[in-house]
Amino acid sequence: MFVDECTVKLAAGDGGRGCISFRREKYEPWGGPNGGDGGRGGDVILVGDDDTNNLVDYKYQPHWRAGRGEHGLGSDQHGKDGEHCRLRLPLGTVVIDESTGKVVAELIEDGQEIVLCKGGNGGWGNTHFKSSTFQAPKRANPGLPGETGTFRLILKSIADIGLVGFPNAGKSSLTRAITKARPKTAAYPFTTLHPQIGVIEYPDDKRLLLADVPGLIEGASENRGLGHRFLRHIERCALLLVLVDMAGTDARDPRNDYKHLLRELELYDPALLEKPRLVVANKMDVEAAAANLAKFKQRYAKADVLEISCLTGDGLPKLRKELLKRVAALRRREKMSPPRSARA
Ligand SMILES: Nc1nc2c(ncn2[C@@H]2O[C@H](COP(=O)(O)OP(=O)(O)OP(=O)(O)O)[C@@H](O)[C@H]2O)c(=O)[nH]1
Ligand SMILES: [Mg+2]
Repeated sequence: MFVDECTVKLAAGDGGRGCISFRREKYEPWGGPNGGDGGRGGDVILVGDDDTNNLVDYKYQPHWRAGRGEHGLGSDQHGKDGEHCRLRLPLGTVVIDESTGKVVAELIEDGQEIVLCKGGNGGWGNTHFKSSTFQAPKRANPGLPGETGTFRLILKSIADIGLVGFPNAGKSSLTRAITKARPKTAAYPFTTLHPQIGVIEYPDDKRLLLADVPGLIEGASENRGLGHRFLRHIERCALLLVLVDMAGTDARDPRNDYKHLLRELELYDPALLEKPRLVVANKMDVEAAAANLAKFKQRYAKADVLEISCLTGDGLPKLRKELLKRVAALRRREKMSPPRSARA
């Protein structure tokens, strides 16, 4: 099961109580206070994890709590600190505090750690309250409570390239052809139900991440088909590939497909239309495709079109090279401009 949105209730550990105790030894009538401090409560820490791409664990187990600090003990013994609670989350997870609606954390790198809820400090034992005039304090502090909160986790996959197209356009076939990912492909619509990330490998260890998402149809914004919620997985891509079935296999006109795709992207978030995009004309091995492409180019003279066939492999090496070139140029430009703030 693929889950890309869920709510969790988190609680850091409370601090342990300080201790009230006095030194009692033979021939030491005024031994003085020796109550130790309470231990600190554990933190709730979010950890970026490259090995997971799903929030399913947190959907079925939404309550997480770090360990509480132990109470202080006599003989100046400090209570043990509470255990931290580490939540491993897929890269691209955005964390929103439900009480304010604000983004409070975002996991981008593998191994990155963010303390989301801080554990409470332990209370002071009575040793701290001793003074020259107050030598037997019967006073200690309680531990402070740990921070708690309800948070919404939203996974927005991190990929360089996002693949959008009508169902059956060949998105998964393309992903299979140029990456090692193995999404299912079939001649019926909505074969792909969840986003899949594939890695396009190049010599010199260069790699690009490609996000294959479910098919988009006219009216997706009104929840037709699989809706358009999954478009969040292409929000962070540098480049969009709009895959058009030039063969018009399902008796649709490729020109209208393109129009509807752009419209649905705009209805989800107009910013998606501002992203650089490349039109990929697929199924060019089919006879009707060439004529359809000519008509397409007439209507969209300015569109950047690349012809491929996932079946024969024609145009794929060129597409691979083009992707590397374009994404590298975009990333360079991005580095020079100030980073975009995280959006919910
Ligand atoms: N003739 C031909 N058929 C293709 C080509 N690429 C894909 N197909 C066929 O088109 C059908 C749909 O391919 P998929 O890759 O499953 O399409 P998709 O876009 O991932 O579809 P959904 O996951 O349902 O959105 C399959 O039967 C493929 O064999 C191509 O270049 N030429
Ligand atoms: Mg598919």
